[in-house]
Amino acid sequence: MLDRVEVVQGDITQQQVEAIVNAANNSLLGGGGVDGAIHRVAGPELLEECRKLRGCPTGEAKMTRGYRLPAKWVIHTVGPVWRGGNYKEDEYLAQCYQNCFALIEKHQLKTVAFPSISTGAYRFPLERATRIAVAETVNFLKGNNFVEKIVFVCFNIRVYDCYVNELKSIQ
Ligand code: AR6
Repeated sequence: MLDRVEVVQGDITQQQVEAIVNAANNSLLGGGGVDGAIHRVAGPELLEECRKLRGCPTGEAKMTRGYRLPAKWVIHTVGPVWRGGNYKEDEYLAQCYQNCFALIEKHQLKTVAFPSISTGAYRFPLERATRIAVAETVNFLKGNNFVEKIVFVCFNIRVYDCYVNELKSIQ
């Protein structure tokens, strides 16, 4: 099962996969970080389609086309803002992954790349978020044989090391 999980350091907008996941905000109208990068590469048509979605609640996920991205689809999910850990942040983050996987299953996507949701502007502690990301992914893959590859795209070496260590620890 873990042979279907990959960790790379790089830019999610350049990944050659069917879908990439965006760490968006409730408006779905763009922002900084990975969201800004995705909108810049996808072009203005992405924002136009996002406007029609009328936002997205925290923990949920919505899908659009990828336009000028190498990926055909973008799954937009909204992670929780870290507020100390007593505001269901863990549950909301787990829901993000679960709802992304629900869309992946529904649309029968085979290759999908995820960023480290909530660990940038939203300040979710990296190790705690990585444990949730890996646990939800492993849980999904256990019950799904169709998906060929889940890529965790890490923007820097700190994030990369964290994912590699987490995957090692569960083997
Ligand atoms: N490819 C892969 N990962 C990236 C990229 C990239 N091109 N750029 C940044 N990251 P963040 P959040 C990493 O802040 O914490 C936006 O303004 C980054 O290093 O993008 O969920 C939205 O509109 C970090 O590890 O997302 C929201 O308002 C991870 O992606 C808010 O930020 C997530 O950082 C969402 O905050």
